[in-house]
Amino acid sequence: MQKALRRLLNMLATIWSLTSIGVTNVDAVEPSQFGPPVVIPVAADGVQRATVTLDSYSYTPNHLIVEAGKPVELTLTSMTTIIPHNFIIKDPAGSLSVEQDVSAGKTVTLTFTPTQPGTFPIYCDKRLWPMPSHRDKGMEGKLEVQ
Ligand SMILES: [Cu+2]
Repeated sequence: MQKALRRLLNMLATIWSLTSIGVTNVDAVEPSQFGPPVVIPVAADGVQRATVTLDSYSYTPNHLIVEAGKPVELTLTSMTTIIPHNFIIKDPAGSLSVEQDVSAGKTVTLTFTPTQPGTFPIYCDKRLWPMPSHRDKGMEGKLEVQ
């Protein structure tokens, strides 16, 4: 009787540990959640202006929509007290390459003009070795150029 009970407990422990591992893995590979798309308005002077808040580890908003061929001016505001972040947009095909450091608690302005329509990744590549990069922790977004 006791033997059967022990076997049952062992089985439950095994199932529990397998389930926990499974949940952990799902969390690790789950893609970042992108918020609602934000269409950046074109001001009277033709500049597309928006403010993006940087925190550990997120951009808000993180899904920006702009028009090609018109300058984009982003005000990047860091909410952190210690951790530095950056704001990178890279078109793998080379039409757009932007990188701006944002120190803890600072606000900086970034200006660029996207030329090619497409959807390009936004991310922070800072990392405190051997921890995962901020991008891996969910600090990413996307720029949609229309
Ligand atoms: Cu970062």
